[in-house]
Amino acid sequence: MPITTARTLGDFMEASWGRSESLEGIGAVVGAVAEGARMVQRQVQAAALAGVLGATGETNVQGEAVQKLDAAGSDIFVETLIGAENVAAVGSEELENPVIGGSGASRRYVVQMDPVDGSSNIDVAVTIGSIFGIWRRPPGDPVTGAVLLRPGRDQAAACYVVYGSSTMLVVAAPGGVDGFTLDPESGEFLLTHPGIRIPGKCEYYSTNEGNFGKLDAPAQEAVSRLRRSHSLRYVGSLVADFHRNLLKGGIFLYPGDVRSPEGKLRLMYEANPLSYVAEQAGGAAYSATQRILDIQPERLHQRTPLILGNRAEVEQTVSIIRGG
Ligand code: AHM
Ligand code: MG
Repeated sequence: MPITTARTLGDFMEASWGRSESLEGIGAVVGAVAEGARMVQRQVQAAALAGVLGATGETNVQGEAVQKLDAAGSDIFVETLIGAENVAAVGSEELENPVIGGSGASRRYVVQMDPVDGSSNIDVAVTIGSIFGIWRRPPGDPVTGAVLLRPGRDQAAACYVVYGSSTMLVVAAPGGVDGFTLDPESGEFLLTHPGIRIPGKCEYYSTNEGNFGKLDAPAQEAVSRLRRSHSLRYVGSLVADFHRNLLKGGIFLYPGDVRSPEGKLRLMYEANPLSYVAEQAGGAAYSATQRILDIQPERLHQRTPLILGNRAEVEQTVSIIRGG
């Protein structure tokens, strides 16, 4: 039976957060994410027809080739978030420096985002996504880049969008984790996955097996153990791998290796938001040495090893990687 009467994202936020002083303004930020996601989703669907495949010819601050959709997605979300009028600053994977929205008292939040995650999958019609961490701006603090360098545990909320065979927005806030499916007819995000909890049984492991030879011995041991007991699923879009593992039970790992001890993934707009979602859903997330949400950031674009998903499996894997 199709769900046509489900609650809209707007109704859900009003009912869940509208009366809470601390959560109330987050609805406008998540609403701006949803508005941008509808626009990005249209470009993802139209793909070659919208002229958004291929690279721009530029490289971003991390030295990676910028895809046309990376650039378009970043512009779209900057516009909707800054336009929400309660966002003071937005950090983006695609921008060396944050965009400052203003320092007025109403601009109570800062956002870190990976506007289009899974860039290598854009041109081949494979699932990609968008990731957002939302922090409250300390009242009165000047709005400079430093206002974005806060540990993940201080996030007020986090969310991600997955553009797959359907488009979903998953939102984590202190009340829990809820998933909304984009209704192509009405353009509304409708509540289809209330109260998401990561399953206790861990079915899958997700890692880039091609990196195995570059891992140190403890990390190789951790991956070898998972190979023996779990099925491998690896899309190569973090948000897609995470989403599957969240709903089905699984562990994602992108450890540091001998050439890149910090790994590949970025702390502020990939690891922190998804780690917040994972913890709110009963999961866990660590670098090799500590809980992701406790890392004190030093740079906007810093990287971190990431082991993320089912709590028991993450803890066992981290203990092997630490050599214990
Ligand atoms: P991106 O944000 O530029 O797309 O890069 C991050 C992506 C993640 O989505 C994914 O988990 C990882 O890079 C895949 O890396 P690899 O191709 O090395 O397996
Ligand atoms: Mg990414």
